[in-house]
Amino acid sequence: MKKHKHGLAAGDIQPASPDWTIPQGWENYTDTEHATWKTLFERQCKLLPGRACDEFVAGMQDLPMGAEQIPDFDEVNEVLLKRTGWQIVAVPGLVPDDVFFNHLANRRFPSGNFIRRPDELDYLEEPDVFHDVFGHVPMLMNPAIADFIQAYGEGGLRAQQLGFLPQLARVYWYTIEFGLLKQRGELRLFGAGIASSFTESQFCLDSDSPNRIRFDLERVMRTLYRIDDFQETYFVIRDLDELLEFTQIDFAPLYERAQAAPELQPGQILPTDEVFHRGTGAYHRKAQAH
Ligand code: HBI
Ligand code: FE
Repeated sequence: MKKHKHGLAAGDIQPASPDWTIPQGWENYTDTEHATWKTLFERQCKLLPGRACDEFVAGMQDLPMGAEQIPDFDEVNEVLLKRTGWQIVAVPGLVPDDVFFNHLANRRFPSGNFIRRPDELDYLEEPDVFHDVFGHVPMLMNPAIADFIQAYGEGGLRAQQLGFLPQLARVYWYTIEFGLLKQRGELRLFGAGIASSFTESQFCLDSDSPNRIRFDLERVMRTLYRIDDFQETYFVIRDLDELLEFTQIDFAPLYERAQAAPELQPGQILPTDEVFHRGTGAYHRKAQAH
């Protein structure tokens, strides 16, 4: 059965504990699994200079994470806890939304403990240890991201009760997973979904195909996204402190307006958008033709 990012299929793994955490089981990783990590790590480390934002690179440098082995969560947590009060906890895969939000609200980042298969390096059905640890943890070393993701966890529980979860999830998607920002006049990536992807870390910045548009909260809350392919549009924040400003805003009136307005297609551009790059759309046109 096909699972996707926003739901659990029947027959999925049952939780070993109410918060769905499990031991990482570091000693159980095989040589093949460590080798998969190494392949992914070395590929990404070649691509990220000049593409990832300064904060991602700095976070990575300060972490006990290298090419040779899948990181030991205890060792990572020693550094991460001291820096921003965050820690990672191991989970078997996607966890229910309320469980996910509750962890984030308490500065625990749920990370898959498994790694993708060597013959599926660019295919991810669920977030694995490479996406979660390589993609998310360097940014969790940054105080602005640290506070923003905690606020997302707190806001998630509230949005769920109010019926605005899709609107909030779009904000997470277009920032924490696929966000770009400007640094010294150039676009850089900070989203974990792109930082951890060999193909999309290039596509999001180098390709003429996708749109690159100035981030606007209410606009993003209306924008559908793709879970099955590269994004058609990337949104660009001013800098990471802009995310910190969002933690000070009451989202409720924004949700109301966003929900009342028409939904926007992933590739759609509005006359009011500040467009950094108007995409040709060539990639998705071609993908659709097949
Ligand atoms: N569970 N482990 C894990 N990782 C996620 O990124 C995740 C999740 N459960 C729900 C979820 N993400 C999203 O659907 C929410 O942000 C809405
Ligand atoms: Fe993620």
